[in-house]
Amino acid sequence: MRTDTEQTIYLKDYAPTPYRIVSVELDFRILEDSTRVRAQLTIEPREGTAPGTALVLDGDDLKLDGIAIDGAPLMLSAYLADATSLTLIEPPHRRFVLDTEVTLDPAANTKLMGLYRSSGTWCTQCEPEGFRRITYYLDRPDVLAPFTVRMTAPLAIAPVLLANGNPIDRGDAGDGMHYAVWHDPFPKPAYLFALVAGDLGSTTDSFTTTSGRKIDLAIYCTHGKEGECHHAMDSLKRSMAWDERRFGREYDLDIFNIVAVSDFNFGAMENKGLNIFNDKLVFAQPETATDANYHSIERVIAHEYFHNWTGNRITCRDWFQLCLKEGLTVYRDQEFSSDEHSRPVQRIHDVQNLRTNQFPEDGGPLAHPPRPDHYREINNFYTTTVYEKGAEIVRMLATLLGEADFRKGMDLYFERHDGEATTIEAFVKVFEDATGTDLGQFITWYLQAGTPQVTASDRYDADSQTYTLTLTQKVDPTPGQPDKQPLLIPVRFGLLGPNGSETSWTAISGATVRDDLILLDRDSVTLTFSGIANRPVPSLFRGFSAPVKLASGLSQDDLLFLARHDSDPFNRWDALQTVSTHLIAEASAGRRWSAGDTDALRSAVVDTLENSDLDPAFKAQAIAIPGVSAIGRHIGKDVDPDAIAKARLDLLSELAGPIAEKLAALYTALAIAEPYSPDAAQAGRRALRNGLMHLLVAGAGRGDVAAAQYESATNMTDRYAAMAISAHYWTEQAPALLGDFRTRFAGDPLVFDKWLMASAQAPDDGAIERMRAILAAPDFPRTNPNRLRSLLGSFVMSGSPQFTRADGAGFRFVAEAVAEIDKVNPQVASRILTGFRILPMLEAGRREAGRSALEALKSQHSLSRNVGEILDRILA
Ligand code: 0A1
Ligand code: ZN
Repeated sequence: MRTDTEQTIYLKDYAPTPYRIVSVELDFRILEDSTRVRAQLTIEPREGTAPGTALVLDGDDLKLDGIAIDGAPLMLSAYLADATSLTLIEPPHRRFVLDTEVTLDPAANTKLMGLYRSSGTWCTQCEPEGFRRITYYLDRPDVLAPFTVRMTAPLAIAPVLLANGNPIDRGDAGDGMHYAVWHDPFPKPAYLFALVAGDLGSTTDSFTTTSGRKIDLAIYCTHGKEGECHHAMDSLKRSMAWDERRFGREYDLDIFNIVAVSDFNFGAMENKGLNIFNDKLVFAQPETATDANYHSIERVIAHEYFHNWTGNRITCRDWFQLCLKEGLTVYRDQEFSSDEHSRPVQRIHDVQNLRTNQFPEDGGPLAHPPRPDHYREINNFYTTTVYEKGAEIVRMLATLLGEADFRKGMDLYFERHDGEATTIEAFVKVFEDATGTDLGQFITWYLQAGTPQVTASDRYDADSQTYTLTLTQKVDPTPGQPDKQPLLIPVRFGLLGPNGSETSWTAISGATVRDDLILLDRDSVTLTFSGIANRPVPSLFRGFSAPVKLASGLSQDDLLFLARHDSDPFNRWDALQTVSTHLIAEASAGRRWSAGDTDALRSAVVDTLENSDLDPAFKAQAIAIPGVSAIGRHIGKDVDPDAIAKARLDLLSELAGPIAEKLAALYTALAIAEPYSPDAAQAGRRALRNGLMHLLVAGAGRGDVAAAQYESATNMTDRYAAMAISAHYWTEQAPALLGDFRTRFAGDPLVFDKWLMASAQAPDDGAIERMRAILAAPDFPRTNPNRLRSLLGSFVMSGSPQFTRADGAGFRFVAEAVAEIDKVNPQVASRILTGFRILPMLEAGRREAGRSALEALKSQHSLSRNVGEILDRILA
């Protein structure tokens, strides 16, 4: 059947618009069943635009009710309106005001792009191309203008009227209507436009900036939820203070508003002065939100706030540059989290996320450079590569330049590009100019897809007391990029002597080494260290100094030595992960470990648990055994998830079985008597306790421990962990716990999501039928992205063995669901579909079963451009 292919957009075709938009005046008349939008755009030709050049404005799903220029209605022959545009055939060759009027039906807008209604509240989402669903416009990020917005709405159902910038007027409009006018003085692209109208409660506070300006803060939400916004508010104030301290960035308007809505395609949106949030990233109270939820709320509040400078004041020239604002802002939010909590724990968390989500993208059919050069549907490029790999690139810049020079570059960036829409090249250039560093090779990170594989090999010569280390890099071909250039890879390192402390050397030759940083800038470098008294163990990529896959060549003994002694906590953690990954991978291929191997790993785990210098949050990360997907990725091809799952369970039993009593004692000792707090200390203890519970359930058959914890839990972190682990290992108690959870929290949609996520983890053969029944239930909210993602997104992304079932039933179930969801919300559908990116890695039978499910999806349905593009790329 037809897929809506349409054309490919290329970076090389970028050209500025022939016309500028000087200012924007919008007038919304919001009624219960429709909204009328009048736009008055002051427009002028740019220098060099030839008289008679047509002006083509974007539009999507709009019905034009009226059009005039400078007050005079246009003749039918003067313009052309079709499904995607409004063309003024020969606009005046001077400044003029274009006046258009359209009528929208926000309640029918299930795509959640443009103006839509969420639980009765009118709200907008315009990034990347939603504004064209509100009015005809030059809907691209390099067209910046100041906006004035007037809204009129029924007072009874929409007492709150918000838009970007500052409120400048409000009053009675007669007939039960009222109005408000907002003005945003900062020129902005249309994707940052926002409006909210509804009957909302609020939590308010204020923040005084370094220069002494008082900013009014408010978080708006459904009535009754105000008490659940305090953590978000506190996070906002800490973010504002941090950006002043760390980057010298002060907030610029007098007011900062956040609105929480229930239907949202993403996490949140950084609209100027009016952030709109998915409510799951605002509401928190101990009984219904987990520590992980608290942490995400803080991170995303910070992320959207930081966009005010990296995204809004300085925006992107075109959507190919998305990484300019997203990679940089993720780096900033990661740094914020590191400064506010434990830096090593945060780093491990971020790298785990990168490896779980970005590495598979970068190594599969959906691989693309952080700065792509073509796309069919821009919504498909809000990816983990743009966000998380983008952040890693910024982090490498900071590593290469050092903190002080990195800050100099950032200062120059803000100074030079404030008020502009700019590019990745301009971003890299500020660091060159501020520090005199040539970053010509470094920029390749933005342009090239694929995760570099770095291989290390070494030799120690006792006679000459020299140590030789060879590092090679290689990037496999990715779609459209068969040949790869060598990258500039910063390798932070140390050499450990026999007692576990750092070894010093007298000289190094063979590559550029600056302090503890090796610059791997060619296919291969060989370094020779002189004056080394004993064979050292190398600790490479400390702090994960570059987003690469490392084959260190180290033996299990060396890795466990690092796990005990490395001064770098990241590499201590990583060493343990590597050891268990190898053991499971090998065993799944029939090469089972020896008793000595597991004894050694177990004793390293026990030493870690008993080391009083390590904090509980770190210990929790260190004792976690990698999941089936992580091990599958390590194996890389012909993966049989069932064989991995079996080997993994065997390893868990061998590790935990013999020390079950010790684990249980530690578990008991970690109970927290104090009232719940999401702070790092308490959250770390809970994480460790739940990690121990995980080992007891998975490795020692102690489903009863989880069931007891579920019953006695006083907060959602503990209750959810108990239920999710029981479901994951399908313990005897799992069905009862799931059943109880569902009824206990009936009526709370965000807790229902947790039940959906846990249900999607169930490994038993009945899981798919149960999920079908959930989706088919008449009261299942099938237009709500959170519900759909909780069930299907977590099913495809978290390595459920039912998704990759050998008989293809999991693949068919998801493909059929995607076809249905696509009719309602193509963005949600295409994101779920990306779960199929693992197909090339799987063994032939599963691979073919997956492909035929996708072929059927393609041939039997009329699909959106979003889904069509992902499907074609996976099937290519
Ligand atoms: N800029 C937002 C991401 C975002 C993108 C698209 C959206 O709707 C389709 C919403 C938000 C961020 O980085 O948080
Ligand atoms: Zn962002």
